[in-house]
Order: sequence, then C-alpha cells, then structure tokens
Amino acid sequence: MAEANQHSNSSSEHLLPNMIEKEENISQECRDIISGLPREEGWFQNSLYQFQGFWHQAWLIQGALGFQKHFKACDDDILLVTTPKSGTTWLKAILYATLNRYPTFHLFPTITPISHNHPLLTTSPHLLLPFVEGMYQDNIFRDQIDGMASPRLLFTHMPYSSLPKSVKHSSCKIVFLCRNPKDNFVSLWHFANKIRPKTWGTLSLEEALDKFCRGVSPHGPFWNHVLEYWLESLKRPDKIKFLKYEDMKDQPATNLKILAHFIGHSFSQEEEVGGVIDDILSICCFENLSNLKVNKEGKLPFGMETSAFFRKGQVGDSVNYLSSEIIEKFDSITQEKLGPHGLKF
Ligand code: PAP
Repeated sequence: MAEANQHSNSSSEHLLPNMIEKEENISQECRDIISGLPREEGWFQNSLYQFQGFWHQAWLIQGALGFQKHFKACDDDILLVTTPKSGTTWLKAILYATLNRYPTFHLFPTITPISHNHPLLTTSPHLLLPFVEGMYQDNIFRDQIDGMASPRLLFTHMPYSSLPKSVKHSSCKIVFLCRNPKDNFVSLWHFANKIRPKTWGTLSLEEALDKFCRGVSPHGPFWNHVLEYWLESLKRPDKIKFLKYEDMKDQPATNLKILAHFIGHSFSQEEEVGGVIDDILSICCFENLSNLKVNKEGKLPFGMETSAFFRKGQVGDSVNYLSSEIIEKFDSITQEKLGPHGLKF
C-alpha cells in the first residue's frame, strides 16, 4: 500500500494556526453548544463535533447556526452540495462556467465562452462560489451573500437535514454530488495527510479507515450524508439533482446537458452546435485546471493551498490503496446502508 505521506507538503505547517485560530475565535453561543457535543479527534483539524447527527469542525458549526438562522433562499438560487472530496472543485467550475457563459457567447456568437480571460483561468473555483457555512461563520461575510446578484450560485457541505428551512421550502435548486465511498475515502485520506501539520505525523490508513467507517469524517457519516440527499431527490427530483462523480466522468457532455436543463439554463441548439458544452468541459477538466498557475501555486484566504484539491482525478484509484478485505468491508457497509434504498456505487 502506498504511504500517504509521500504526498505531504513541507509548507503545510502554516495551516494549523489558521485552523486553531478559527476554533479559538468561535462565539460564546457556539462554544456553549459544542461543549455538550460528542467530540472526536479530527483528520486535519483539532476536533470534530457531532452536531445534528453529523461530524463537523467547530467553526463550521458556528457557520451552520448562522446559515440556519439568517439565510433566506431565493427561488432562483442554485445550491451545490457535495460530500467532501467527491469532485467539489470540478463541479464548482462546471456550474460556474455554465451559468456565466451568456455574456461572451451572446455578444460574440462565434467565440466560445472559453476565452483567454475566462475567470476560471485566474481564480480558484473555490473562490467563485461562496462557501455558505464558511461565510455565515463570520458576520462580516454574511452581507456579501445577501448582496449577491441573482441567480446566486452557492456552495455547502451541510447535510440535507441541517439545511435552512427556506432552502427546503423555496423553489431554489440543489445540485448534489457524491462519489464511490472507497475512492472518496482514499481521496480524503490523502488530502488529510497533505494538509495536516507535519508535527502531527501521518494519519495511517488504518486509523483513517476506522474513523471513516465509524462515520467520523468531515460532514460524515458519509453514507448518511449521501442517503439523505438520495431519498430527498427521489421524492423531489425537480428540487434535487443527485449526481455521482463516476457518471460525470463517464458521460460528461450528457450529464452537463441534463445539469444545465435542471438549473434552468439549458444549452440552445446553437450553443450545442457551436461547441459550448465541449468548451466548458475542456476548461473544467482535471488536466486543464490542475495545471493552471492559480491552482498550482495559489492559496485560499484561510491558508489552504489550492494544489491540495488536485491529485489524480480518476475513478477507481482506491484499488491501489485498499486490500481486498477492506474493499469487501466497504462494499458491505454500502450495501447495508444504501442498498435497501436502491442506491449503488
Ligand atoms: P473538497 O470537497 O474538499 O472541495 P474535492 O474537490 O471534492 O474537494 O476533492 C478533490 C478530488 O477531486 C480529488 O480527487 P482524487 O484525490 O481522487 O484525485 C481531485 O483530484 C478531484 N478533482 C479536482 N478537480 C477535478 C477535475 N477538474 N476533474 C475531476 N476530478 C477533479
């Protein structure tokens, strides 16, 4: 089995103070709440707390409280929700490029949206969609969400049961992305080892596996997170589009067309013939995004290096890390938790 620390980054020490600072700066209200919650050691943060049935970092619990209390959904909002490490960066880029394709295309019908000055070429996808619980963690940023032009394209990792009522009751659309649990786990394990401070040592595969299978992963339990959105998408297919990373990889153009239609921004015949779909997929593909300077050398405001979001971008990489015994264990949990509901990976 490969060692995750082969991927560790010597400059990741600076991340810890930022994460700790965020934990130290939480409000008294949140401090009081988390003091009564079950706590476990985090993967790349000091602690995870079980809040409303799922494991989160303290500062994101504060963000979730603000999100639940203050967020007013608009009917034309589009909310991307993902399980962490399921292809969030990719879907953020795809949705952004799809929603923002009009000005260029309509002004210059012979020019595709992928012009040399497209924002995705110089800005991390993570900065193009506000991370709502991150923004609501801080009152200063809250106003920025309220002040966004419509249609607002927003992002969250929150479980369905923790979403604000107004999201559920408005006509806003939810795009949910998840991924095969084995690949998701391997991606998360690598990510954790890449961004953990070196002084913490490597998180072993066994330790990570134990946490993940017990449900103790960021925004986990993984299976419950996926199941909530799956069940809701069955009840309300017009409200929630349930997507799998594997399907996006397998049939990107077909799924992008479906996605664009779902969010109310279908591609016209003219656009399809003009190659707009292919252009969006080209600018957002792993090879392109991962090689851009902004994604190779950039940093997010809380110190995270943007390169941490790009590793292999492949389906099935977990076979290179998991023994057949572990694969069997994963498959049986998945079958037990999701199988009865008709969800397979
Ligand atoms: P997040 O949920 O923390 O934002 P996210 O972007 O979901 O992270 O996770 C990164 C994963 O998406 C990585 O998977 P891997 O570890 O299995 O390689 C990363 O490589 C993959 N990824 C990032 N960008 C793309 C892309 N454009 N196309 C396909 N996969 C991508």
